[in-house]
Amino acid sequence: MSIRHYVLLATDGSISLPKDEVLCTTNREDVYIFGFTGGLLEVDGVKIKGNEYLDYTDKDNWDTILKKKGEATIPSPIIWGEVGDHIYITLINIGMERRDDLKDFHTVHMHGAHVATQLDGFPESSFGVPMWEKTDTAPPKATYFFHPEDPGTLMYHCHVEASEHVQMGMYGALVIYPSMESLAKNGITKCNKCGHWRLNGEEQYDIPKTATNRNFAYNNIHSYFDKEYVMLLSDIDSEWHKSVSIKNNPDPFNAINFKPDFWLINGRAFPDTLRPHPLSVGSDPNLTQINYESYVHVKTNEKFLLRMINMGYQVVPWHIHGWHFMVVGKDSHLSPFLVFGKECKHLNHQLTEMGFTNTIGSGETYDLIITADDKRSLYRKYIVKGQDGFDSFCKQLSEIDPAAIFDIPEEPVNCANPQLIDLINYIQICNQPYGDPNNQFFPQFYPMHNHDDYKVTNNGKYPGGQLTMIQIDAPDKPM
Ligand SMILES: [Cu+2]
Repeated sequence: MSIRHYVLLATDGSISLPKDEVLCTTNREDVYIFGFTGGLLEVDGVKIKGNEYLDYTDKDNWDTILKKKGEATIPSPIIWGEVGDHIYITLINIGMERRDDLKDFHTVHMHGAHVATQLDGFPESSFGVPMWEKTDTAPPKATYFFHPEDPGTLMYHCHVEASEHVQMGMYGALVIYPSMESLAKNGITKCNKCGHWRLNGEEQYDIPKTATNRNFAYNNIHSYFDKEYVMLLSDIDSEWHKSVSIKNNPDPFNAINFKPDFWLINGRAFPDTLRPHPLSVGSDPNLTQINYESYVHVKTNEKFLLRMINMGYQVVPWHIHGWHFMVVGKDSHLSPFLVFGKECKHLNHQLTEMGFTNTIGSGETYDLIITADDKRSLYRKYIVKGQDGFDSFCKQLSEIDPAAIFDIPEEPVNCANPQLIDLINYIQICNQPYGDPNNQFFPQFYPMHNHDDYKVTNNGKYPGGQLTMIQIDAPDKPM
């Protein structure tokens, strides 16, 4: 059990969204937002390197805290902990930079967390945190407390005038991992001496020794994953944002006219979703445990978890190419199929909830696990050598106009340093040294996207919006 103390600073800011489909485009729109900045201050009394300035009890930090005015981001910092932790979130309302006339209250509503009314962040039944105006005295603040009883994927957002403050961007991911204790209560233990994971005393050789309790989505052996990704979905009506940015606007936006024109994953639209996430910073394991990266990069045979969160106002049919996902949980509850399959060593996929499109309403979360199955036994022969009288696919590709074959970014794209942009196309993959079954086939790439395909656009240009890529490299072991 740990005591984790987060400090969130409510303020405004802007995000820069691509207005076309071009990788690293400079054709962009600045959208005015509200949001939270800040993050994790300390764990068990030990301050996080780089975040010491968040210690509001030290007067010397007040200047730095106030300088964060105008630096809100979408999404807000990830808040995470384990079952049984004491999670404290201190909210300080540092006010708006552009809309300095606005003195709105803000709150933190931990969406999906069963907390007491007083801590629920719904201002109409509790309170709001007023703006820090007398900055020569300590800021008004409130510290929310959450004692997570169950693992899962949740979210948090401001609940003051929620129609506007949520649309403006005041939201982030909230993730709870199982603890070693909660796993043990469900028969899952790790042998101290040998390092093997066990279910009811029986060794589970599929789960690597390096795994920790933070490689499980739930207190269930089938919720093991190698890598995890938060996919926080939201939508932006830039006219609404423009309207809020204007002081004393004589014609304020009416929420019923909502008509989004940008669709985001973790605060970004494709092709920005292929770039390293700007909020992934710091070297402290408490900061790097989980992040907002949206370019999925795994090896064949690995399992990856998608923590789907919908903070937008529209329903999202989230479609994944390549494989079918298993729903391991919804709204921080283990899938009932896995409850029944708890003691089974191997899950029968006929008896779990599988799919290729997951419909996610606003305020819902889903935990999806995908196994990057090896497709070589089915497809490699045709692609590399040809079969059934058909030429190899590589040969066919070599005969068509190379310009018709797209270049795909390998690894997240660093636009700040164009020399580092590594693009690959399938001709190159085909040309890799012959004879090695690990080559001439990898990497594989699959998209995943909102299947309301007009939302895979920026400013009407395709592809953009809610789209990102999954890159799958060769497995560690040859075929
Ligand atoms: Cu607010």
